Amino acid sequence: VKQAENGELDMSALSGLTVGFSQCDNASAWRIAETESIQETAKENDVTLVYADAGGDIAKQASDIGDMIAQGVDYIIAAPQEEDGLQSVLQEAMAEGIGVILVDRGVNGEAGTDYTTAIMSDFIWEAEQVAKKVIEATEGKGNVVILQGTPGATSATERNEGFLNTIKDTDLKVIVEQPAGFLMAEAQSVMENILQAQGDEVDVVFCHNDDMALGALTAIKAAGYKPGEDILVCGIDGASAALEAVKSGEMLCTASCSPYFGPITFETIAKLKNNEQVDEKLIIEDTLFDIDNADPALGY
Ligand code: GYE
Repeated sequence: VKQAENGELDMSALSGLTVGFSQCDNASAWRIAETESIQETAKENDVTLVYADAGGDIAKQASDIGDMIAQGVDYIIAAPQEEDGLQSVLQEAMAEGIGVILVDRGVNGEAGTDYTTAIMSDFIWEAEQVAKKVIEATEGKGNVVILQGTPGATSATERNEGFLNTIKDTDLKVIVEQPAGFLMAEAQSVMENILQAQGDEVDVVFCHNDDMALGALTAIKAAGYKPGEDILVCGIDGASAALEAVKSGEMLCTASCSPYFGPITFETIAKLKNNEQVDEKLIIEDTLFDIDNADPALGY
């Protein structure tokens, strides 16, 4: 969803507002696409955006949000690094009457009390689709490596859960589960070590995002294995480079996870400003991409 499709919505309520956006980090193409989407939509609607990048540090993110409260912003958009660590500052915002919109990851807490609403993908669904594709491709047999995202990020926890629940009655066996911070370079080096120790045993690598899948792919090729034949690599996000790899058969699949939060987030803020009812959770719909429908033009 690159553009707001709902022409009927009264976005004029946004004009003149000051909105904080606390980004957990801005170190990947996915996060940059998300930041730009929010910045562009703010600009289009005459919103002053107060932006802060926490650089992957939950304590910095809490203090960034505290600064936004002190500056008197009207609303706060937060992309939480981890599910714990922001609760007290978000409650402070709520107590000040500042609406809090969580985007792309959740926090431990309740809508209405700890934050206003949450907008994100269904991470369990995404991982289930990937797992089903893996079961189909392997006939439910083989050894799986999982490269995990940031520990404590709901997108990592729930993707792990969705994948493991789906394979639990098969002969797919998870031989290694290791975090690699959702980052390409880190995943490459983690994968190098795994391949060195037990490369011949690895049949499938499930990565919690495409950046890690692309890092793993580099390590797999460098170690002399053929991705798509010796080892099946899967990711999530729908990065153009990953869609290209799926199309060429180097990756088995990826599930989309849209970074384009600007339109839906500001539509939600406009509704809140107009005192309209807003759901506690807005789920963004995703698609599974395999060799039959992967198209790099659909990525970011
Ligand atoms: O998949 C990943 C990013 O929380 C949905 O975080 C987000 C995830 C996304 O760093 O690439």
